[in-house]
Amino acid sequence: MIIQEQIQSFLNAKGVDFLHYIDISKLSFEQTQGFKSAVLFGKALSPAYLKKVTSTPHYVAEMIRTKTVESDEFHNTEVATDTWADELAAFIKEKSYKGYSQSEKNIEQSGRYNVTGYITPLPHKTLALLAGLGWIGKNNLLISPQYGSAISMCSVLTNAPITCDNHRILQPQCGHCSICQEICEAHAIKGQLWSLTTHRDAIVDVKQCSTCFMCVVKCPHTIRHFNKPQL
Ligand code: B12
Repeated sequence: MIIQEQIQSFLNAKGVDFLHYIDISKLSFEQTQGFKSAVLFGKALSPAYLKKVTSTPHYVAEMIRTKTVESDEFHNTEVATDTWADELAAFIKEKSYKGYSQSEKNIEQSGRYNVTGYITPLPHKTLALLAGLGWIGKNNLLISPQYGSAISMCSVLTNAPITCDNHRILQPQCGHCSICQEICEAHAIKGQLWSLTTHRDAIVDVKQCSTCFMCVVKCPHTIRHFNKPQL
């Protein structure tokens, strides 16, 4: 079985909801560290969880106050997707290729996370845009037609021979909607449309963000995801 098929079955066995192979050879060395390809994958959050967050006032603050983060679905899904990235990178190395996990832990340990600027050189969103997974909303989050912003994603950079499938970058489809700006309790979201030349800080003031998760669950595209009939 060729390495790409092995990566595919490795991640499918973990239960990922989406998986993309991206050619990153045209990005800067600062971003790619010389790797030619990236594997981007992720998991969607459940409608039941999103309904619970939506119907619980100050859900994240309540979770922190009641010390129940360990049972929070987004927290556990983020831990899971990061762990799968670390395991996939180890798996790829076992096959005598190079693999670099972009889990939060590995990014921090390898000095590729600027804590003051809240920036990593190759965000998962950049890879998601190149994969055509969705567009960047006024909430500065990746919005996928299928799941809205209710996803946790991670990525692995590699020199393994994989066939990539880049897409044209989707332009924002927020139009006049600015619900995320209206509901942002920290007034961090500025209602600015994303473009390739728009700096993140013109869209969201990350220093103000209280990570309350409301800009995920109140987005109409996320609401459509958790209100669609469950098969
Ligand atoms: C640092 C960080 C934060 C910081 C700063 C957020 C930020 N927007 O930068 C803080 C702590 C504030 C934060 C908050 C949250 N975060 Co956060 N965060 C990250 C982290 C670790 C790094 C992001 C980064 O490097 N940002 C730097 C800026 C410059 O990049 P970016 O905004 O991510 O993406 C931009 C570039 O891609 C850019 N771009 C620029 N030039 C180019 C060129 C090309 C060619 C392309 C394609 C793109 C591109 O366009 C994008 C939008 O501006 C990522 C995980 C990761 N490694 O990517 C998770 C991540 C972005 N966070 C996530 C989430 C869910 C949240 C929260 C909702 C959590 C909560 N409890 O509320 C909030 C929402 C805040 C918001 N509305 O932005 C998810 C987003 C999922 C999605 N649907 O997009 C991620 C991907 C983690 C995950 N496990 O999935 N986060």
